[in-house]
Amino acid sequence: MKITKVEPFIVHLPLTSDSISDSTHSITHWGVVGAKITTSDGRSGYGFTGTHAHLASDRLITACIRDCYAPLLIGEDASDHSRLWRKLARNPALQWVGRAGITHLALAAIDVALWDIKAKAADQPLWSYLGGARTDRVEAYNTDIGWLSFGLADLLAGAARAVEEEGFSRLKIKVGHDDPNVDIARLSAVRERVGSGVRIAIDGNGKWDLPTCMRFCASARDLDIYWFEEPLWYDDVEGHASLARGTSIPIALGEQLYTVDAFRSFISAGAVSYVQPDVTRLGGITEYIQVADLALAHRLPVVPHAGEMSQVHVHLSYWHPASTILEYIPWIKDHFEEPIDVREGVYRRPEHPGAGTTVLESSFDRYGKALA
Ligand code: 0YR
Ligand code: MG
Repeated sequence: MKITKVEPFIVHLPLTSDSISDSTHSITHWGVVGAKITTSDGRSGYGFTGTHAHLASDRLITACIRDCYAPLLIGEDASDHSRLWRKLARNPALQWVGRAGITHLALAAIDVALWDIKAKAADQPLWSYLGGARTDRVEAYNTDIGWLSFGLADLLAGAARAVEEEGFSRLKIKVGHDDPNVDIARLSAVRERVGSGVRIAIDGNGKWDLPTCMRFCASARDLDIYWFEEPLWYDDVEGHASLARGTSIPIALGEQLYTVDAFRSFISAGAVSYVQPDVTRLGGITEYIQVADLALAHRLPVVPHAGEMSQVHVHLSYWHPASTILEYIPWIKDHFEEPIDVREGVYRRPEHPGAGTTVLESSFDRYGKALA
């Protein structure tokens, strides 16, 4: 399985709504930015990171793949994956300019493509290749009904539809208004509409400061919030630890963390209860497994970021023993050979060989962007 080609790509896929906002970002497209790796025996693997579809910064990722990683990969054996990961991640030139950020997003894409090739070569879906399924049922929670940009009427209608018609029993609602009382009022209305049996998590996407979060959590005490995700700035270990000590609402975070070391800092500080790794931001599946094992060793549940936006998390959630539930945002599913499928709030187990990352040629044709 000699690597013969590494071809970067950028695809900008339109969202299912025209645009959405959380407390920090407003977006109209999701960026699927990565690489197709081809081997001498005619196999190809696909891996990608996820972006908010800004072409100039997406091109920094594909330039890193093309100019820095591809030359280190051509001629190597794809099954020498462990050594290749180190060769890329610990390459002195790259390590000097980026142990996180663009170089790490590019590494994520390469690593996922290599796992995809290996699982395809074994003719097994990734979850099976990794050791088999821990469960026959990975439950999805719905984030796509809860955007901050939705007015109250749409929020309530979406929550009711998800619960009553689509079979979800878990929802996530974005918070982060300048006046947190607006969020309290929205959450109270959703709680009243869907009843006490539905689990409601919230996501602040890192906007508020510690005193705002403290006041908010005190006001939210009676709303039975399942977790408060990214309440504070992503890298603030001590702030999250203080908040965790000061509220009974469990803290969730991890979608913005790049390394197993960052997760270790949060976990050892007691700053996180729900661990949320993302293969597309960590150094791929390889580093995700390290984080999930770390969570397991601390008996903490793993709830990866957005299963739809990184198909791979469905496989990992079926396999890794620390996994629990998985986020549902249905933006990009129709652009893959094996689309993600959620029925009655449960992810169907993937059955195609590989990591589920093979992008449809028709989607490249329609939504692909020039690399320069
Ligand atoms: C939009 N999920 C998230 C989207 C979402 C973000 O910025 O990327 O809200 O990924 O926080 O939990
Ligand atoms: Mg989030």
